[in-house]
Amino acid sequence: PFLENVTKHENFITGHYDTSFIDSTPELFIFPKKKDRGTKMLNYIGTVTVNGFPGVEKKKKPVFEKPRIPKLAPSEGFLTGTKQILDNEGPDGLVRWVKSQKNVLLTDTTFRDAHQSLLATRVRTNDLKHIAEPSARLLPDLFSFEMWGGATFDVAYRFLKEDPWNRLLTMREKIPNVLFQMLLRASNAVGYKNYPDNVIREFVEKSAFTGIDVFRIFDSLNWVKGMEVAIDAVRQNGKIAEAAICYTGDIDDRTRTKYDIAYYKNLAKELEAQGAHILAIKDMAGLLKPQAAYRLISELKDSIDIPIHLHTHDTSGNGIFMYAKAIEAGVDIVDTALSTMSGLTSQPSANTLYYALKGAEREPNVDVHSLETLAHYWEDVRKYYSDFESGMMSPHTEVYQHEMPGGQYSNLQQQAKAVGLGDRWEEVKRMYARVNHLFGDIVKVTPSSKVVGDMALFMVQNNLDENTVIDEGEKIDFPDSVIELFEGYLGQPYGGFPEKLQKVILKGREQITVRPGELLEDVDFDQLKEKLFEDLGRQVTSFDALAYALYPKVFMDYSRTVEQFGDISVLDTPTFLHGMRLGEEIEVEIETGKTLIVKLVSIGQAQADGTRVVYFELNGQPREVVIKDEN
Ligand code: 3PY
Ligand code: ZN
Repeated sequence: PFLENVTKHENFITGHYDTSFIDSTPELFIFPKKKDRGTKMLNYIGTVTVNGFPGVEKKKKPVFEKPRIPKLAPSEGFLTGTKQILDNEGPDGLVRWVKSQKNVLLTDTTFRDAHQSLLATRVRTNDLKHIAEPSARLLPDLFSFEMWGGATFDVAYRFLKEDPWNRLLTMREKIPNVLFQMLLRASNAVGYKNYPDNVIREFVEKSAFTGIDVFRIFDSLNWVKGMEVAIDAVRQNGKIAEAAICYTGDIDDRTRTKYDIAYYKNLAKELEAQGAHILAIKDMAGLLKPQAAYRLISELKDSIDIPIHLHTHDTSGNGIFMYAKAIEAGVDIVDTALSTMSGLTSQPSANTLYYALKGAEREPNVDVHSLETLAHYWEDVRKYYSDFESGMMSPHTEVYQHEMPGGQYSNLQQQAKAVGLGDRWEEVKRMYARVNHLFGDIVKVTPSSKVVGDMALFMVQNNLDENTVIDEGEKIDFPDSVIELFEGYLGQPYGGFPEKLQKVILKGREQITVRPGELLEDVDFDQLKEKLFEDLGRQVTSFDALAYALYPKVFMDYSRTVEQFGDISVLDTPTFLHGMRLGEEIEVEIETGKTLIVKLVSIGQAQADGTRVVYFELNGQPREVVIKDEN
């Protein structure tokens, strides 16, 4: 199978390989264990049918309509776009091209932030891959697809039990014409803490090699020093360094002067000097108001020479109005999602923006019928994931008070429920804002936002207020994440830490002021691979080693699941989340051209040892699997 895999690989066929080829193409090393692939899969289906899936209400599998995939003639659509500009003319050529556009450019976030913010990041590769090619053909004029990074990396391994690198490879193959964009948390990579510099460099190199073109890099405290290594690594790989400023506060609120227009202008100039090809304004909570957007973009345009890419969340309902003002002020690119995956904590709708700007000087160059047909697909697929919806039903203007990022709201709500504070959610939200104030008004975005959330829960749970935290702080065991923040392990906040609070939190521990990466020892990847080889009893790729370096426990749990159930990413999502109905028959394409037909025949009585026999037919042959009933 190796030769077969290798000789089919595009890089092999086109001669685009060197010594890193073997190392960097993990899919070539996935040799199916022919022996019991079918049984493993039946084991998974049996387990989910009997025990359910974490976070999904256990009920009889609903019947879903087949998602509507746009029908296109093979010749329809142009498969050249921004990707070819970057590949042919390099980052500087691409930047020149962006600057020469009269119309506002769009990034589509449906594949990443939209579902991270609406559906707890749960959308699977299986649902992305079926719409990938139609998206490429129907939206060839996009600036980019944001389709990786942020929480998708961790959630893929942790909950979806699939390999995020394979997602990237699969999508790249189907979308050759438009730039791929990812969200990179600078020194935190796609995790929640700072990693050694060589891990960041390795991660950027592998991501670039596998298909990422535009890296949106942000630091959770807007600390430029924390972004240096990532920006440099992206440039070294010939890709686009889109350095982001996280927007917080309100430049038009005279009572809040910490993050004023001068703050943003200085940061923008610093990032330009640092080598950013594009500046992103990352309004992660959706706090940027329309007039403020006009002012911010106008003044930034006068201060820097590189294009500006604006990101927001539509939580308040002001997203389209805000974009219209930013576009009037000359913003180059804005982030939107397809209508059926937009709004609320997600991005503003591309379809809506199109109509808002139709006939205007800078209307986006996009075919609205394409947007509508692609939106149909997502309208159908979104139903699969209804258990992960946040429950927010209408615009939520309270965001201007609590300032929680779009992706955090439902997460923190879940965390609150988990620690028994479900009925004190209003208090938790108010406490979130108070903690921000207590911490000295910091930028709140992953991972600093998580620390604020942890502290808010901690204070509500222990009935603490600002005074008791400081007066009795010596006796309080603060959450680990809070201690790490105040030690400087997430970097340095603008204006420093409030001293009295820091003293009681650190209790004599040292605060560091250098880049944490300077103190962390490099990871020895060769040694790590050997260790993994021993622990897993199989060949490991550089991608596995990197995933382990970022998330050791998550990666090991994932590997054990794959060992037990095989590659379950091939299952359709209703089956993946609900198992099967009695008498139902499904088809599973386990590899191109190879399909298994699975029928659930019956489920046996629970035995004294807590097991049940589940009876299937696999390609017409009877099969039985024994499942432990966890109910
Ligand atoms: C992430 O870091 O995942 C974010 O989306 C932050 O806004
Ligand atoms: Zn976002």
